[in-house]
Amino acid sequence: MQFAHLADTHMGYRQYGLVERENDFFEVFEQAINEIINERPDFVVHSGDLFEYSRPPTRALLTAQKGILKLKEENIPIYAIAGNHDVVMRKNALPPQILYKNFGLKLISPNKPFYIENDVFIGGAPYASKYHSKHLIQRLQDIEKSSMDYKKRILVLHQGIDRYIPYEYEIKIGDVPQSFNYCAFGHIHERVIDDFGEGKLAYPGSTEIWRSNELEGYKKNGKGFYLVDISGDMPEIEKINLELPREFIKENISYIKLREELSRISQYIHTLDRKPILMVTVEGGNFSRSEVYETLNRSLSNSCLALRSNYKPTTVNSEDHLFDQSNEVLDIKRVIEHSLKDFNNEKVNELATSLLKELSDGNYKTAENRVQDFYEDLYDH
Ligand SMILES: [Mn+2]
Repeated sequence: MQFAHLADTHMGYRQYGLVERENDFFEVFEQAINEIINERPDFVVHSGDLFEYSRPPTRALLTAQKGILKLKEENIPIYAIAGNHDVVMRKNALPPQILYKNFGLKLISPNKPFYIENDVFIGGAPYASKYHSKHLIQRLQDIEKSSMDYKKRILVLHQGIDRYIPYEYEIKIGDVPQSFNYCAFGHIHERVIDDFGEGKLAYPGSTEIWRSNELEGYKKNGKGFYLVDISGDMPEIEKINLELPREFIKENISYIKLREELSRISQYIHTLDRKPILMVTVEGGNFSRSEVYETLNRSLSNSCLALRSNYKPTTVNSEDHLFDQSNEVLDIKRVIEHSLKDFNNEKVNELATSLLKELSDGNYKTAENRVQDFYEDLYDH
């Protein structure tokens, strides 16, 4: 008895406001479906955040529909819950997953908290905020009670647990019932496999790099889903890695070697099939950010899908540097950077300068996306 466990596919997310990034998320979902079909599991569990939004763009709905229909044609049932991204915070509202009921998707919800598939109990609940966690914990006890007569039991949840994210959790590890064979979690975008109670607790992680801070985890553990065999006493979990459509490159380069480093990066980029996302931090030495910014953009922006830059000069520029040396006029960008320097926040700095650029070029949509990205980075998970 084998099933595929995936989560956090976040379809409809347009990272950095780029259509290409939105397509990458679709592509990797399609790849996941094809891989699942290759592996021929008995069923699939999706632990939430199928979509980025509770009202997903049509293309996201369509990509999900195609994938779910493919599974149906192969007679592979899929069980799903709503995550914090696709849950609707409104009484009586339904998550978008419900649209695929006739395509074979079985939604685990407060109205239908569990299913029995080939004698396997599959139960769970949609995402609950910390504020509603008491209610969720009560619900978990009820689900555990209903599951007792079955030999193989899976719990499906989309929550943060204090053991893995000590600052942003909704429930504590002690709140999770311990008698399930496999706890199929979603929400944390890093991969987790842990011994828990009488079985295993696992997060398959997100299927694409949703935030740049997922890059290190991706390099270490890959991205993809799990293939879980629950035939034996202890579930056996196989990690299936997907091939991400595009590279994320994160580089710290020293100002002293700027030109060599840029040409090295640029040569590397030319070996890639697709334009990468490039994040560069220039550090060391006494330099003007705006000049380095110009140099970076001139040499790399055409070969990258997105270029994000950070600057850490050794010495902080004095007021003199607010003036463009060559024609002695006030450099607005430097003024912004200077006035924000007490914030000591590169992100605010970056936002302000990019807004200045986009708005003066009349790119209002891009400017709006920058602001949206900024606040999502701040508050979202
Ligand atoms: Mn998520």
